[in-house]
Amino acid sequence: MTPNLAHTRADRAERVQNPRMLAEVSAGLSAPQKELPPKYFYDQRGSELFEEITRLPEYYPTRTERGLLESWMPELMPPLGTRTLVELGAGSAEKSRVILDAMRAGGLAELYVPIDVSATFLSQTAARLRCEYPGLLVEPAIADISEELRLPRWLPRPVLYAFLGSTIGNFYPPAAIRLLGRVRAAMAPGDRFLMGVDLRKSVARIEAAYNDRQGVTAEFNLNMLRVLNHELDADFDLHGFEHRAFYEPVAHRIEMHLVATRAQQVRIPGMAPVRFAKGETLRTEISCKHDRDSVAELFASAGLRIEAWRTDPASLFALVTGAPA
Ligand code: AVJ
Repeated sequence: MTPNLAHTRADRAERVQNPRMLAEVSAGLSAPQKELPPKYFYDQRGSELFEEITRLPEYYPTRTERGLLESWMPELMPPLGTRTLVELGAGSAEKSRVILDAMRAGGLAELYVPIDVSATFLSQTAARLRCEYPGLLVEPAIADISEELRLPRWLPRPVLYAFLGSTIGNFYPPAAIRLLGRVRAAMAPGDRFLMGVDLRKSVARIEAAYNDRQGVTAEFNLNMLRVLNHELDADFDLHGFEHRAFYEPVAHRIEMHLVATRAQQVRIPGMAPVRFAKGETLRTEISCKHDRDSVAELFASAGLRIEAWRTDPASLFALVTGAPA
């Protein structure tokens, strides 16, 4: 059991009644292609496993994006005059520091609003940043960005909304447009949007990033079952499932699945038992890969226009800024 979730039996009874999660899980597990949203990876252990993934030799996105931020932010931030950084899916805020440093270099950094679903991880991140950046106001917001932004009322402007790590790739296009639309709705004319996107490239290179030799991604994927067991008192047997990640070329996306290694039944209090046939899969994540045109299309559908586009020399990853269209 993850250390920050020391729960009594009474808590467990309370948690079983988590109607929103139960409803979402029930709908996902009764679909023809069983599917659950990737947010259920991220309890404390899941957030830590993802941090481990970012350090893997095969997983190029994080370090490539970081290199881009380090080379571009000192140039991009001063003319923007940003006073507030709002970050969607902030996680450990490792990369956000590069942006905050560039804001502080201009003497303008006033407020940082990290938004994330993992409450414990977020409060740890906020505490660390308050120590590292004395004088910077840090106001974490616990929210599921696939549904809402939950911003503080007071936001010194101009604001930069950042969405890093290519987490936009986790969203099917309609949901991606809705999310970008929420950001657009929060933007004032002088505000800007910064997004990291993983670019289309050789399938072998992409698939290797989701099938690392050490098996950390497999552990991360299986951790979703641990979260369901813990949060909903389900009885998934992690030994009855295995990790699979492959590239789907038509939709230009990685798909992560958990494959049932035998026929089995899973019990989740409050819903009918779930049957898995041998070989049946549960889709746990999509990670869409983009190019400039596909990003321009998403932005246009959300009322944004591309203002600047920057890639690394090998065109593995891109940073793009968006302005109100
Ligand atoms: C954090 C969503 C960007 O899709 O590449 C890493 C998560 N999944 N390895 C991604 C992830 C498997 C990651 N994002």
